Amino acid sequence: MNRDRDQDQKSINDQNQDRDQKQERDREWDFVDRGKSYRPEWAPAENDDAFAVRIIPPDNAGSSGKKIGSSIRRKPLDTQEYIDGVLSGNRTILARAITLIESQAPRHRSIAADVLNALLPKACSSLRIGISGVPGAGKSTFIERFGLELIRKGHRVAVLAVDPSSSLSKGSILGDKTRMEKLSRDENAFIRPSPSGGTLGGVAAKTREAITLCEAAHYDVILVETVGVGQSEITVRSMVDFFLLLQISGAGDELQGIKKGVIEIADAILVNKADGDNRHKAERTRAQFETALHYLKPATPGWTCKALTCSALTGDGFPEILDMIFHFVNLMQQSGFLDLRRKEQSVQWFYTIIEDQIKRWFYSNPHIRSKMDQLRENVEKDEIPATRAADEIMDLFFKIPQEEKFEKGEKNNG
Ligand SMILES: Nc1nc2c(ncn2[C@@H]2O[C@H](COP(=O)(O)OP(=O)(O)OP(=O)(O)O)[C@@H](O)[C@H]2O)c(=O)[nH]1
Ligand SMILES: [Mg+2]
Repeated sequence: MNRDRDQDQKSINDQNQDRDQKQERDREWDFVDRGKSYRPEWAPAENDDAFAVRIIPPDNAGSSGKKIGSSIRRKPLDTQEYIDGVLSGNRTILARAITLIESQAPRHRSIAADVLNALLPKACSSLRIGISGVPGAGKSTFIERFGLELIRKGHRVAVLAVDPSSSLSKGSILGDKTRMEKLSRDENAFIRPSPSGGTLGGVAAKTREAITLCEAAHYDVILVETVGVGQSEITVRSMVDFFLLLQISGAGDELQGIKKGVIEIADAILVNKADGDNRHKAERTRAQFETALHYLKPATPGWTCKALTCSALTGDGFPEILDMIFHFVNLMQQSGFLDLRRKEQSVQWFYTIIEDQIKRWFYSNPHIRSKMDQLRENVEKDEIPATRAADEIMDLFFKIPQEEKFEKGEKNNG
């Protein structure tokens, strides 16, 4: 039964994903002159002759290709165009600005930093909500309804995803964009698929920056979705005001198998799918959570984690959820804790950025890279202990002359 459902879901996901990817491709080709090949935007700048890849736009991708001057590339935007576009709430430019900050190419970093620095003071004050739950808990269905409810109340809603595993599962949120069909069509909503690839740390740092861009585009509620796998929840907790954990009732002991750590960081636990025959079971699960919560330290001082039931399918429980969140915001604004949490999060962000940059500089240095390959082999073959190999690498790093420590284009580029 579950397998059938999973397979159906998988095939719907695949179809949605294909459709989404085609739309995405069509948008990409809107900026090029069809029939002519061009050098991709992501080609390494410092590798001009060695990099042989050229892209030939497909003939069947529609006929809306635009020739921009004599250029046959996707029209690049300058810093001011990014800034103006985001501030005016242009969703296409917002999406491109997020792609820019996610870019690993050194030459994109300086413009990304300029765009971010200009937009940071313009970011509107928003409510940031983390939403987590195991696959199939109903996150997409929940976000679709929840987002539309918020828009009905006059908010503008952005949905971002932190899911480092999505590069393996081919990014289910791409399919989600069509699954959250009403929400993605609403002009007051913006849905961003998860960044692909990279470590969780890197992905999370970019998500934090993407939040700022969305706030500059006047989205005043930011929903950050994560799949319930542990580490990503902790990371998302460090960038949101309120953290929602979606649960479903299962057979046997409901609390078994749910990581205590994830419950400990939640401000509310929602037992979803409380509809039809499942209603009583969901209520029992909710009561069990409520009991368990008495024994846990609250994630937010001055707030007791709530356990509620809801149905993302019928909308039951949604008015209570919205009331609860706005009550939380009022309380935390009065106590000053919301402000305090934001300040702590900014400091944490500061450290994360430094750590990311140190790592990037370190591992991209050609001296380090070649020595690393050799030492890794030595360690693998038990020729030298790992501690000595690490010491050798650090010694080498300190001996590299300052001007050779950074790759071309890396230094001063933020
Ligand atoms: N009966 C019932 N079904 C629901 C409810 N919410 C979601 N579902 C169903 O549960 C299935 C999974 O829902 P999704 O919203 O895709 O779940 P998800 O958490 O986003 O799943 P992943 O993206 O795979 O992590 C779908 O078939 C939904 O229709 C609900 O409140 N009641
Ligand atoms: Mg989903």
